[in-house]
Amino acid sequence: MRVFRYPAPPPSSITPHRAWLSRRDLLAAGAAAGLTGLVMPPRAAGAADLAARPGALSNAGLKPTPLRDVTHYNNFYEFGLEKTDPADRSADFQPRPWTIRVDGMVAKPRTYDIDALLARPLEERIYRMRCVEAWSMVIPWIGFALRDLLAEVEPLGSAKYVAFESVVRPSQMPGQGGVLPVLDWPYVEALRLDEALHPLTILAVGLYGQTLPNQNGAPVRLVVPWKYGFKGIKSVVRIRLTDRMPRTSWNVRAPDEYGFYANVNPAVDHPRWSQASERPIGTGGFFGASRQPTLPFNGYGAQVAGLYAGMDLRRDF
Ligand SMILES: Nc1nc2c(c(=O)[nH]1)N[C@H]1C(S)=C(S)[C@@H](COP(=O)(O)O)O[C@H]1N2
Ligand SMILES: [Mo]
Repeated sequence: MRVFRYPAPPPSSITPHRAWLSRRDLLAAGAAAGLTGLVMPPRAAGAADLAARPGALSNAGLKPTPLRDVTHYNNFYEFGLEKTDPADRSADFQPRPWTIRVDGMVAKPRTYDIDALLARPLEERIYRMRCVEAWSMVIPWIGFALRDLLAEVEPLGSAKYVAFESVVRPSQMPGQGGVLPVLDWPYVEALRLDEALHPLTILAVGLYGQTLPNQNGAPVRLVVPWKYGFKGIKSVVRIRLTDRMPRTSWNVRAPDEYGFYANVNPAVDHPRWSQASERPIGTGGFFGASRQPTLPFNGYGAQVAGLYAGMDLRRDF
């Protein structure tokens, strides 16, 4: 058995939970001070500015990947398989009008309109993103905790999992009409209920202070920062609570390569490549980035390792 030596994870930089600001306070403060503390990039086409309070649960001190890379190096197979396809082929995608249906094993099933979601108190979360392909980014998301939305629909005691579904719209998503589809549509993902209720799990409606660009999963997508990027399902239209482990797209496609849990784990290699290190995107200059070590749970172990106490993470990868 191979033994990996982990670099020590950075000391937790989680700041104490800040007092919640009212949206009005926030807008006033934002007008005076700059809303996100980041230098605001030029708006992407079609994007609107979003107000968000700084996220108390973000890893402070992470340097965000440049907006250009976040929006031009994407995986979104509904638009094609190349990293540039989502940026190049999503201009006709219409993220409005849009609703998300939340149902299944809940006491109060609801349909949310995207405008109502955007009107909630929003928070900026600067998270690492680690793709299973061994590249990584740091993305300043804007969104809200999934658990706040789930609390409103009142999960039943019998609910054990949360299943997510992306939109199916071949007329606006050229990858869905392909003759040799890699995945079945809709793209589906799922979490265990306790993972979905973890405060780090968010629904993102924006990044870099703007509404979500089409290529990043407009108008709303899941972000689970301690898991491989494919768990972060884009353009979500349905969330369903259930008592049975749901099917998930990549797991169905290749169960030996993509587990249900998909926790970032440098000690469990992909059958075709090492997961011990990763290539940070957008940091490299002309000769490309040097690799950096991959952290257990993508650096969020102090917050989430307890969810997996007693589990064999080599078997349940
Ligand atoms: N619907 C859908 N969601 C998806 C994907 C996809 O192809 N379709 N790709 C996943 C993968 S593999 C990754 S790494 C992330 C990439 O998110 P980003 O392009 O916003 O960085 O989205 C995930 N969500
Ligand atoms: Mo990925």
